[in-house]
Amino acid sequence: MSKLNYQERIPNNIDLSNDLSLQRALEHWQPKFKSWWKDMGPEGFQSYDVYLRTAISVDAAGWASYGKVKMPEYRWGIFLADQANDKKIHFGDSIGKPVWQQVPGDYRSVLRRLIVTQGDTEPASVEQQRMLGKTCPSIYDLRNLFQVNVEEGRHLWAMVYLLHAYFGRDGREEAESLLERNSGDQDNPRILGTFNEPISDWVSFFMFTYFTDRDGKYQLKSLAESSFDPLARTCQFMLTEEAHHMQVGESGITRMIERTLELMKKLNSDSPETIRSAGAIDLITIQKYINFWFSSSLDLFGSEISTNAATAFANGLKGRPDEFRYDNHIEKDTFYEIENYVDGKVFKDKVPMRNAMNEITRRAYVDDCNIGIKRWNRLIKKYGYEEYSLSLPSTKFRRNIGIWANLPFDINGNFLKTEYYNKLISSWLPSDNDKKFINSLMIQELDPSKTASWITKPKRGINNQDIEFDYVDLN
Ligand code: BYC
Ligand code: FE
Ligand code: FE
Repeated sequence: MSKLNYQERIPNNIDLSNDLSLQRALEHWQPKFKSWWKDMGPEGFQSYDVYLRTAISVDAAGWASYGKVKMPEYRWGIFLADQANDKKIHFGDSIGKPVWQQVPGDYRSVLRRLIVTQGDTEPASVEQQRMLGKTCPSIYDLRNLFQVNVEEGRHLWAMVYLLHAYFGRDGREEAESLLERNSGDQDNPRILGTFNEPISDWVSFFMFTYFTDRDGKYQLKSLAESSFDPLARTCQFMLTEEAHHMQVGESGITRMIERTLELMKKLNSDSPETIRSAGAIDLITIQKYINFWFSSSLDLFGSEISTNAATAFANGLKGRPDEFRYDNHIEKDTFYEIENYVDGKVFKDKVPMRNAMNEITRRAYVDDCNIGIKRWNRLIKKYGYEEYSLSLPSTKFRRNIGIWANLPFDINGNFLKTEYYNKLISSWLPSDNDKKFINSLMIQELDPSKTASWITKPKRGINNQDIEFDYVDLN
């Protein structure tokens, strides 16, 4: 196992102290990162001790340590999964050749674009979530928010490391730009759509960590297959942290639904007004938030038919998530069936497999999203509400990228007349009124023994601590 140097300013397992120019470049970037964190990171609580986990090695058994730390003093480090001996390219046209330890000249700009796009999402999410501390439903949730935030900060470090170490001057410039674009900024926004959407309430936060961090999981899995070995190893380790982010989303949504069901049972009513006046969120509104964040996140996979994706696969830059599951790793003259839309008609189409890589990844993602939906529906059933269920909207609904972009498909995938669609859209997505109601529930709860009205207490604490542990020291 590679040893961690914790004495250095930047914790790492890349032997940074023996690469002075890289060390200098990173130490030059570090104060800019800290100043970005101060300005654009979590609002409030920066001087408080927070119970956080910090990556200290890449050892599966004990990669993290837990302890109280002030966020600005968090030790953002650089960790890559261990290097394998004799690793070979395992998909695309160069299959069987050794993986690259340096960036091949031909692929330099494409690899840089992939790394910059990945890197851009990490600080974007911190910016999107920066006000949520003011409305946390509990101290436990507050701590989870900050855990996610510091780790997204570390993911930014991971990409900045690759830019500094392998892309010279333009890499350093890109690393600066990652701190200059801002989520939702009119003039200099983040690169991908979803990362410019405001996350101004905790329902959106849980939906984002369930749906959008899961895009992260699938994109990282694809990049973990890359023939550019430092990128593959970096992404492999990032996936370890990603699991917790999605867990925060899944358990948050579960607790929210549980609270709703408890009240439906107690008050013997399924009327949204009754549930709302009791301080919880009716299932219809929860479904609308699912519709919003799922449809937004689907765009993050790119077009269903994509030459970018085909070239990235052919050149071994980006594979399919879990490439080992497939028999054919070249996919040169193979085809994939997708639905297409041309001249007002939806039809089954066969496209070259390589061009369908985005859609293949998206389908794996949709299946994964459905696991939580099934779990929530079992919970609803357990409470005896057979007639209710949650579901994912059609992948054609509310798309902005790809075949279905800007077309009036409803949540069931039916093509509607535009005026009819426009009339119905507010019944599928959170309306201004819904948002107003959700915001009215967002009241900060800082008593460790209490939880906001709209969500149940967590089932267990963090790292075997009590549920009511002081996850954030308020004194
Ligand atoms: N918004 O052939 P196309 C995470 C652009 S999340 C705006 O359709 P391609 C995280 C595209 O860039 C994971 N623009 O798609 C989660 C291209 O532009 P150019 C992030 C979009 O290139 C939560 C054009 O449309 N990681 O980690 O095959 C919290 C045509 O492209 C969008 C990555 O994304 C969009 N939604 O695939 C924290 C991995 N979609 O080049 C973190 C790296 C597409 O013509 N990125 N476009 O100007 C990639 O692999 C690819 O860039 C994409 C797009 C999958 C995003
Ligand atoms: Fe991340
Ligand atoms: Fe994440």
